Amino acid sequence: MIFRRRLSIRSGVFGKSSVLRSNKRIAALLRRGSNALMAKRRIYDEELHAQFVTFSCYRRRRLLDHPHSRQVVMALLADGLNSHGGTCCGFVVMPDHVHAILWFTETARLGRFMQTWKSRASRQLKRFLRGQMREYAKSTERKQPFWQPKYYAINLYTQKKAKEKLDYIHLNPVRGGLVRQACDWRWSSARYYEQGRSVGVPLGWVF
Ligand code: NI
Repeated sequence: MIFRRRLSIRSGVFGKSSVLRSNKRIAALLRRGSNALMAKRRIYDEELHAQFVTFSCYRRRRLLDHPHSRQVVMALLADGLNSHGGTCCGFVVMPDHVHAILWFTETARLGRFMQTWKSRASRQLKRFLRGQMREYAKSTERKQPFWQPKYYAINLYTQKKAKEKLDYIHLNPVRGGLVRQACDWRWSSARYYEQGRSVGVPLGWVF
């Protein structure tokens, strides 16, 4: 509660559309670790978990094999962050599954965010695949879901754990034999962290 109020004050100071910047500012303040901030860190730990989320295509089919499909998943991630007021710390879109680290000012928002992200992607991608890929249309019933139901979420309580998951995320395409280096995969946040490039999804490190 206190944190949320502080956040809105900060947003006021830094301008309405600067939730991202204010998150960064909070992260910088937390890093400094002054006494005044110890109380806030406790609240941060209790209420504002970042979560490592994973969801997969139905029956682990490679429904995100087409670059356009991965692009759609990313565009909807960016869009959702805008409308739900969340922060993405990192992500990867693989041919058959997606990982992301997400942070919201209210924990309950993650569920709504995921629901929207997955269902919008499902609608758009089914339409795309039916139009573009005959194989998909032939082998798929209209009612068949695009995603496996649910998603898996792990709370990230420490910076160390978050960094570990971020590296894990970025190495997915390397482990999968898709590219030699994490930065060669265009559908992850690796380029942002390693080369400072924009990847089309707003990113922020909140730890
Ligand atoms: Ni994976």
